[in-house]
Amino acid sequence: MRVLTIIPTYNELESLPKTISRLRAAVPASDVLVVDDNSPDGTGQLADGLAAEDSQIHVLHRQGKAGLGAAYIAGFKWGLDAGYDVLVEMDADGSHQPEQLPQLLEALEQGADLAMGSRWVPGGSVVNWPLYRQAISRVGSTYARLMLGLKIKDVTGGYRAFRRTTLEKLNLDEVASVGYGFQVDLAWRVAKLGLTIVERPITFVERELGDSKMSGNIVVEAMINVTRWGLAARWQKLTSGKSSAA
Ligand SMILES: Nc1nc2c(ncn2[C@@H]2O[C@H](COP(=O)(O)OP(=O)(O)OP(=O)(O)O)[C@@H](O)[C@H]2O)c(=O)[nH]1
Ligand SMILES: [Mg+2]
Repeated sequence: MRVLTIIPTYNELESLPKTISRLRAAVPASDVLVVDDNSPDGTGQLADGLAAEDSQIHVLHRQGKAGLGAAYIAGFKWGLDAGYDVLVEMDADGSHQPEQLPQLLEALEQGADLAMGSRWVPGGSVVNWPLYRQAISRVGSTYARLMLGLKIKDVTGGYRAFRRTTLEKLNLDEVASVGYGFQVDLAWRVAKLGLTIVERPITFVERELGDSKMSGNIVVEAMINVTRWGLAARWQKLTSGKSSAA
């Protein structure tokens, strides 16, 4: 399996070198694609420097900050074009521990179409997260599960490994969500296709360096979208039930 780990970055100068060196040590076979949105702090140039020294590291430069979702879509397309079999999502800030990537890859080898790192299954945990962040994440995940009828426990988590065939079945150009909504959106699209999603426990470690890009807007966007999708799905079920009964 040819594996590409995609790391979106916006101002991750302090965190990125450590995350990449840990990843290269933990899973030497995985290539790396940094997708940088023209970070003002020079993360893109730093990534170019790392790429110049290691042929398994690549950098995709984008014009400006357009959100995590858009960065991943661009990264997925780059990776699919380049022929990778597995595409991994990983944050730059060390929250997703590279040492736990083999567990996600193993789940794919055992047949999963999408393997998700999960904080909220037995064995999963968060380190150094204030209670309010844990509460937002748990409540958000539970709401999305109930609204969309998903079976997964950590719907907003962003540590994931996709089989290329899974991404090929999604219409990536249709995915417009930006923040956490993007992760929910992708999980829901995969679930609707009837593909196999497997959760593996991870230890999520709060970022030690750099600033968060999480904002109230991102949470609100996710909540509004989940509500819209959930209601639309119910409406569709209701109306298709009526027409088939008629
Ligand atoms: N390319 C790109 N990357 C982004 C953008 N927004 C966030 N990221 C990256 O996406 C990853 C997750 O963002 P974080 O700021 O860590 O979000 P978070 O994990 O919800 O919040 P923290 O608690 O601060 O860690 C990091 O690697 C960010 O650098 C963006 O607009 N463009
Ligand atoms: Mg983070």
